[in-house]
Amino acid sequence: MSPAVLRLSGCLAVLVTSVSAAAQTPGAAATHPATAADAEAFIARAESVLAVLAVKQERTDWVASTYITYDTEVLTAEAQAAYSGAVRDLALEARRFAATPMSAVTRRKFALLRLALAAPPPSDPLEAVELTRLKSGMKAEYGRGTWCRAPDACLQITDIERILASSHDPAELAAAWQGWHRIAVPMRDRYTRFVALSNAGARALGFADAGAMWRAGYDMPADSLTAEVNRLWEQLRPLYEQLHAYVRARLVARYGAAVVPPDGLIPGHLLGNLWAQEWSNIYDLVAPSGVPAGVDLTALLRARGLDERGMVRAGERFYVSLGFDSLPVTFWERSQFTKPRDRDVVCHASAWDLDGADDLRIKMCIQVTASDFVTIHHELGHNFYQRAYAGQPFLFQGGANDGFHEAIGDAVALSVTPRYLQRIGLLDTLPSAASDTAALLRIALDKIAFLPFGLALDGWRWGVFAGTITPDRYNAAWWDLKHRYQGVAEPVARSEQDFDPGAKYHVAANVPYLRYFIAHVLQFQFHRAWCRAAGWTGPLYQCSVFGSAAAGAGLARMLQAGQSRPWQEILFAATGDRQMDATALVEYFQPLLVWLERQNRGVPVGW
Ligand code: X8Z
Ligand code: ZN
Repeated sequence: MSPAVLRLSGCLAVLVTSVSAAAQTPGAAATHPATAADAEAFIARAESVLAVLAVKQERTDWVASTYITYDTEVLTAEAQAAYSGAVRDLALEARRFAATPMSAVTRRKFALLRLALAAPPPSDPLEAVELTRLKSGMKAEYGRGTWCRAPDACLQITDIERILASSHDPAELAAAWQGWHRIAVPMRDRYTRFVALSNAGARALGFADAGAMWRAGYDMPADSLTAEVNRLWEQLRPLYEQLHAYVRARLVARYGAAVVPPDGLIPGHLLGNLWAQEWSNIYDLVAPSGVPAGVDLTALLRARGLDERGMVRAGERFYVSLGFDSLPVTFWERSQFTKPRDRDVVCHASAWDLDGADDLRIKMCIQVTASDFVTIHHELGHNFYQRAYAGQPFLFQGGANDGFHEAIGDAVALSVTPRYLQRIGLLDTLPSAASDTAALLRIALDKIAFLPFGLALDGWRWGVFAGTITPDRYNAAWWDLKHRYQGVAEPVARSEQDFDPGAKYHVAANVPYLRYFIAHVLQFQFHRAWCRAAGWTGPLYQCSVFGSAAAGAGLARMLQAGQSRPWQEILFAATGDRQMDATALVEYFQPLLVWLERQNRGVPVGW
């Protein structure tokens, strides 16, 4: 523990004491029952203190993520400790307003304050700093992750991902997979401690554990949330099983039954992605024969000479076509679009709002590929959301729920159709309607394949936080869940010496993951609603809302609301839907489902 950290904790205590003092009505004794005015003053002061600490945290985190060194890691941990310590102290202090009558708006802010952190710090200040050090340490370790395939051939994540995406040699794929997963082994003990400390923080706030706290953030009882998620998965599972069976049969044809068991689990290194979470990279291996190929966007981007910045410009133009203002000049000056050659950075794509005003940025290591073109739209969705709710009070600055935040840019990217590409001059001639199946399959390989991955990842963390998955079973439980939900197997034998979850960014960086499952459902609901607003009556998969002022106006209203109201209300206003609903996704892929069922006749389905 450095003296600087201790000094900082001391400062923070002074700061937070002053929040509480300021929240009391002047002249009133602290023992009097708190009034609505006291509660409002407390929240107003809390919001202004947190807004200042959040900027500091964001700036240090930006530097630590784009310039990984020992010092930036320490500095960001300190800033996070200051912010999260303030949230915790305020949330604990807020309990004295539990019985105070107050407006619904203020009550919502109190609820959000209690839920504001993904890793709530324990009350002990030394443990609180230990928690943030563990967190920034694991994130930095992930960012530095390297696999040396030979003493003079060390690869980082982008290169390793490229091998997974392009090689069809099972031995090379397994070696790259294993090489990357080695980076997580040293995280195992730190993660175990991190879980204990997060749980202590969550319990101090009245939650059973940190996972229960995550699940409490959805404007419904945690049990109802899990029931909702299970309901959605049951709606979607048949579609996934058809896709899984089709892909497995094609991989059996390619690699042989000795490598891919025809009615069993698919080895995880053969799916084009380090985590087997999105499969479009193996499109060429599974492309339907006898059906004309759809648009190969990667080839198109390269043929047209679009560089990384050009791809981001194209993404921005989409949002501008919906009526949004273009991004500030500083976005172009301060974003990281490509991997710097001279230092370690966290390449995992992210979007940033540095100051709650207009210092918006993205951080990516962009490759000129279709997949990164979609990710750019995804990240910009975060930025336009952040900008739209900047006018809300601090505690309402967030997605209606975290799945909304993840869904916006993906929903926009669903409008990147051949007709849209033609309209912006990237594509000369539209492919024939006969290639629709191929195009839908390509999208399904990402969107449908992702669903059980999203559930398995947080299924694992919920179990870990709840203690039903103990450290001696961390890796085995990870693979049990991947078997059960995804039907995907470990490429090589694993043991409790390994820590495969830590090789996934969101585990190392402690980013909750259910949000992406939710987003994969919501994005189709948004797409359907915007297409209707734009007057589209054809099949959903052919709709692009590019240039639709009506779709843009509805979107802008949803974004501006931030998290000021329960997400169910915001969803209803935006889509007319009262709940998360997988029917839009099913409708989008309906022609593909019919086709898959036909292809799978006589082929084993399930595992
Ligand atoms: O992490 C992301 C975004 C940043 S919020 C790039 N995604 C998840 C992942 O990569 O695992 C988007 C899809 C799922
Ligand atoms: Zn995102």
